Amino acid sequence: MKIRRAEINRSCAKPDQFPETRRPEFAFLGRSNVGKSSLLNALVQRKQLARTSSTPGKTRMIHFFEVDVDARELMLVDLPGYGWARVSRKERASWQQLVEGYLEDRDALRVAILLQDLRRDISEDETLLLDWLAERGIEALVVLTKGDKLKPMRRAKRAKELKAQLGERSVPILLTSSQAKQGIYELWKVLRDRL
Ligand SMILES: Nc1nc2c(ncn2[C@@H]2O[C@H](COP(=O)(O)OP(=O)(O)OP(=O)(O)O)[C@@H](O)[C@H]2O)c(=O)[nH]1
Ligand SMILES: [Mg+2]
Repeated sequence: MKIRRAEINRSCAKPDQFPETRRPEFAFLGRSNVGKSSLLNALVQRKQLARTSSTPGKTRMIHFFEVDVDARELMLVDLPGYGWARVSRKERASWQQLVEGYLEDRDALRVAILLQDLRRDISEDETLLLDWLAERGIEALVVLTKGDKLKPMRRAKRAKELKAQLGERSVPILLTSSQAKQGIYELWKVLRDRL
């Protein structure tokens, strides 16, 4: 996969700011700090195109990145994370309005990529989200992140456990590490098949 171009298109705090585009979109969803921005950077082979941070909840806007890969043009969309502690009801509501405003009404959206830290258990936040997406006919993909944090044996066992936690939901699941650049090419292949 050759990344020919990767650039920010725009950052939006409100749905009426979303760009009009003919590019197909892939959106990154998940708990704050799970590694959404890092995965996006790994995919486009850039260190800090999407800002990463060890302070959870830094990404409060939706960031649209234009990416040209091989002969294809697409958009990668970095959504703000959920689940940070101690936020007001008002902040929660504004996250929901922004993210649901995007997911519910975006014709260009091909796949919602739900990220899950390999070391954590899948919580109700994730299962509710997956069911919400399924109800709306939005295709989902689960990407396990930070694979480098576990030794290979433990890693494979955790991946199985998490798959089991998804229950009957028939969503593809992929193991990655943005730091070790593992699973990145495999993820590109899955995305390319959905263009
Ligand atoms: N070891 C390791 N650390 C990672 C990996 N991916 C992300 N991190 C670290 O996890 C922290 C959070 O990563 P981000 O990519 O900023 O997470 P995010 O999901 O975008 O977070 P928000 O924007 O706050 O929702 C950073 O300190 C990253 O360096 C990985 O594959 N391996
Ligand atoms: Mg982020």
